[in-house]
Amino acid sequence: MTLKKLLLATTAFALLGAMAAPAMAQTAIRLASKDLLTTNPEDVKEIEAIEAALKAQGTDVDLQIVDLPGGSYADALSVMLLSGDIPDIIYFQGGDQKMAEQGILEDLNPWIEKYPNLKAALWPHNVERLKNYPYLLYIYPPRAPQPVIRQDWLDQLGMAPPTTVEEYEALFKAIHDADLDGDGTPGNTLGLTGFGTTAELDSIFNQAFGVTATWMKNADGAWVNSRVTDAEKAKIEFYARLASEGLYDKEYVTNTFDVKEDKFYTGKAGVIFGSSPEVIDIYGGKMNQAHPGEDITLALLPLPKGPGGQGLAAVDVSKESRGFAISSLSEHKDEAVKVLDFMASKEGQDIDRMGFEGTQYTKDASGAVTFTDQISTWYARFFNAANWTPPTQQLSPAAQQMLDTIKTGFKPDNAFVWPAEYAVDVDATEQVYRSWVAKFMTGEASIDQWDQFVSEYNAAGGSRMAEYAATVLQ
Ligand SMILES: [Ca+2]
Repeated sequence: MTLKKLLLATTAFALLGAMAAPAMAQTAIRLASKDLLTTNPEDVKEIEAIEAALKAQGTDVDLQIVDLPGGSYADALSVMLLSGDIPDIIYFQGGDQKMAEQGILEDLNPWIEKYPNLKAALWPHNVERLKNYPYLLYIYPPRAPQPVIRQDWLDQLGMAPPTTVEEYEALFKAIHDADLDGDGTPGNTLGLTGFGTTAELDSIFNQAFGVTATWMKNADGAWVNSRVTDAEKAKIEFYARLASEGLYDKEYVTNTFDVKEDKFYTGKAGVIFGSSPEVIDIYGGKMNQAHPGEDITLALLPLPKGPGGQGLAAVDVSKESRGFAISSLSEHKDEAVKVLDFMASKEGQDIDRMGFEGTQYTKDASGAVTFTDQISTWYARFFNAANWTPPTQQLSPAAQQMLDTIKTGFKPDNAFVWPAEYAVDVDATEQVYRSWVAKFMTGEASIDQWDQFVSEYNAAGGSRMAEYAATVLQ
């Protein structure tokens, strides 16, 4: 018996009991989400505001937060769901696929057609992901790291923002050769730092070098992973040259995100990537905290043109990796979707994005909104709708520019969800790639050894993966 059948049988039994109870106008909707707890007063306040607004619109719901034990949210959620306790609205951060396979997650596409606010709030990559996997809704802009620099440093160098790969290299070199941090020693500031992997750099350099998607056709017309293409090789050669000249941080592998940030604030690196517009503004705030009395603004650097083109890296649209689902077993699907639709509407977004009048913002007689300091710790519990604009600009010019680039620069990738039997190959090839990139960057391996990397990659599962990819891609 599948989990769904078992649960349906239980539900039918429960329904018989419920029939004896008097009919109530208020519908209970249970909601499990990582960011919602009954013990957090702000969460409760938001839920109550949502209930009141929905009631005013004629939908009387009792929105009940399901608290999950601490530790891993995904694990706690999985334990609860497998015990047969399935809330009406469920936020997943992993583990959704096996629930979808059990048939307990609702296909959201017909609902989105029915509910105009949800449909209008979607980002282009949400639309593509829903076509491939219709069970999760995560209305946020895609992650697309972009680089920033202190505007005063750019001014001191007398340089315009770089528009090509060569100009980027020249900027990194100028930062390195100058003494912008003013410690009296030229040559001890990196052009660029990062952390963990080179993935942040790929966000703006993939397209520049012609790494257009995860899967690309080789000269013979066969599908190959872009990791083993000449375009990738040219990109890695560029990264490795930056590292060898002291322009890119060779310690990126061991840097944590806070080490990366610290090097930027203390002047040990001139450029870092921010993963989202909000993060760019956090960097700006922390930079000013580190330099009291100065008024430092950050400038966003443009997407460089290169031998292969220009643009943001292609976005994986195979599925959402996290997001809200509706239980297909819910007896109140319509009300549950209505809650999500409200959160995607202007009124819902005003609550979710701005918090409360008198706390996170004030309004004057004309209705003009001024944010208070409290807004800095407020965060959206549900969505970041593509069609919502704040009454007062919350983002700095650099952050707004980054968001505009994300909106206009979206390109869908052709990556797909791997069947479980390829999990070992996917992990092994990624490890081979990351360890070779690290060797190229530190100089432990020369780019002349590229073919050796390719052989190792293919042997670790790359060949098998490419054979499967050829059956999926057209
Ligand atoms: Ca210096």
